[in-house]
Amino acid sequence: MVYDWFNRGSVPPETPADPPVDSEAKPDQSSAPQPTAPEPSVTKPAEVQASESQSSESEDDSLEWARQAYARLKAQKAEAVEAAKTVQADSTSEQNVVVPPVMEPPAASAPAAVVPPVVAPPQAAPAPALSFLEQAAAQRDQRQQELEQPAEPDPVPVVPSAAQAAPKIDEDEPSLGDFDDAFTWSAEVLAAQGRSAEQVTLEEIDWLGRLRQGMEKTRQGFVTGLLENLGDDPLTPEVLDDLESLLLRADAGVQATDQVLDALRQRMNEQVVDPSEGIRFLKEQLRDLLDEPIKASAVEVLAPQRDRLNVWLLVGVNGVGKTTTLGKLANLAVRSGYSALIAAADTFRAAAVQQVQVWGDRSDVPVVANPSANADPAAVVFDAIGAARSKGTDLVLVDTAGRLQTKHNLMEELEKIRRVVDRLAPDAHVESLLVLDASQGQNGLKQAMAFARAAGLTGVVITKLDGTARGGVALAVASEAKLPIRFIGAGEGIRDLRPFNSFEFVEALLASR
Ligand SMILES: Nc1nc2c(ncn2[C@@H]2O[C@H](COP(=O)(O)OP(=O)(O)OP(=O)(O)O)[C@@H](O)[C@H]2O)c(=O)[nH]1
Ligand SMILES: [Mg+2]
Repeated sequence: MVYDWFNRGSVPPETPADPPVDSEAKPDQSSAPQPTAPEPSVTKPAEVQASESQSSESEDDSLEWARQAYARLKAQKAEAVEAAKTVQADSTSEQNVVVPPVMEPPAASAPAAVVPPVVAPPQAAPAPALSFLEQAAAQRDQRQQELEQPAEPDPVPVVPSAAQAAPKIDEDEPSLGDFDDAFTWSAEVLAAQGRSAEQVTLEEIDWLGRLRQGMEKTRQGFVTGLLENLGDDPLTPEVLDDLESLLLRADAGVQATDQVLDALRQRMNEQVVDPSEGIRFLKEQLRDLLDEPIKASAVEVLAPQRDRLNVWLLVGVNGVGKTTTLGKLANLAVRSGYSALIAAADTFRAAAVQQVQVWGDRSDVPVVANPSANADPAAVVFDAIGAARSKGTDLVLVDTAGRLQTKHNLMEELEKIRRVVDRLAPDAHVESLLVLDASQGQNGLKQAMAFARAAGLTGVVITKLDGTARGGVALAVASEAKLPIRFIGAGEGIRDLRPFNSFEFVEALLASR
């Protein structure tokens, strides 16, 4: 385990985990961050207009803060490189470098193909500060030890996988880039959430950079259309009209747009609103809107529950990114210290099983599949739950079809899968996550609502936020579908999906640089 994304905590053995990010406690610019964290300069343009000297002071502070964070991460990296050299030297002198792949004989009549997980148990996991070379060496060591121990009998049929030679997750480690604008912006967003410079992790910096970059197109409209034109004067009805069309253009939907505009108008009626206060208030409104369904669900960050089986179904129309999301979630779970298993229940598309297998291989997560044509998806889920139970797996991720001969068939199939899960694992925690392609905007949302009935939706994953100007659809999801957004994807890479955090989303949406 490198970093527990579900608890947003770094887990080095010598330091306590970061406190989970609590949206209740999420600071806005009015509630002061911890003393170590400078006032974020995310509202810089307005501050600049309000007070030049004050702003440059705060800019200096946050720059210094970011510098400290960067220096610390750099030192960690240097340490890890040193440690890797030592481990490498040790491992070459003590053992063979090449570890034989785990090859168990294929079960002759097994309908399901299961690749054994190679996720290291938490206590054996390499320290988070280690480089991927070092981690790979440590994992090889562990694998070697496991191989030398007598294998436990495994009731689940197992077939070999092409991906068994070595763990793959370390290929996808984030690396420390330059001390640039992306770094300082990310550091500021973390500071604004109350982090100290010592608590900043590379994982979070990496993700925030990706998120900001991914939101570029949606943000452009706001930055050029609103932030750059705000000027020194208090907010006017004309500015609000501009904001209205910007929100609608970003596909925030009429309901969310009205709600935000009404709140702003009311505030303007009560007092003169200067630009920095206007932006602060706007951000607060957007966050509240996004957080409403999350608060209603009483679950701040969706994470697998430790003491029971968790089954997460990924549903949605074809091509929205279900399988990709599942692959990224499998990786996220493994990185966060959970064991996972994938059920390849999209049996409609011939290549779907293969696609899922590739994702499973990337994170060394076993895949339960039935390669025969027209296999029953519910039967695959049946096998997967059985396998998960016998292995004590934390999380079963179920890939589903996005298209069948008719829409009716698809809904029926989802209902059937859901029934199997409920019957077979009544004690499991089941999540039915609607995957929504942000680039389809409002259309996608309407189409997707049909799934709510069939699959008993509990949350939404928004994908493809990169490359679209319709990132505002997140607001429509919250206000119209009233479903909590659980994860967001902003790219095709394995690290391009993370748990949703309204504070970071809104900062990325309205970042002024
Ligand atoms: N740019 C970008 N592309 C994405 C993202 N998520 C998925 N994709 C791409 O979208 C395409 C479709 O993704 P899939 O995961 O196959 O979609 P699906 O919903 O499983 O599709 P079906 O199984 O055919 O219903 C692929 O080319 C993915 O790489 C994202 O966040 N950003
Ligand atoms: Mg798919």
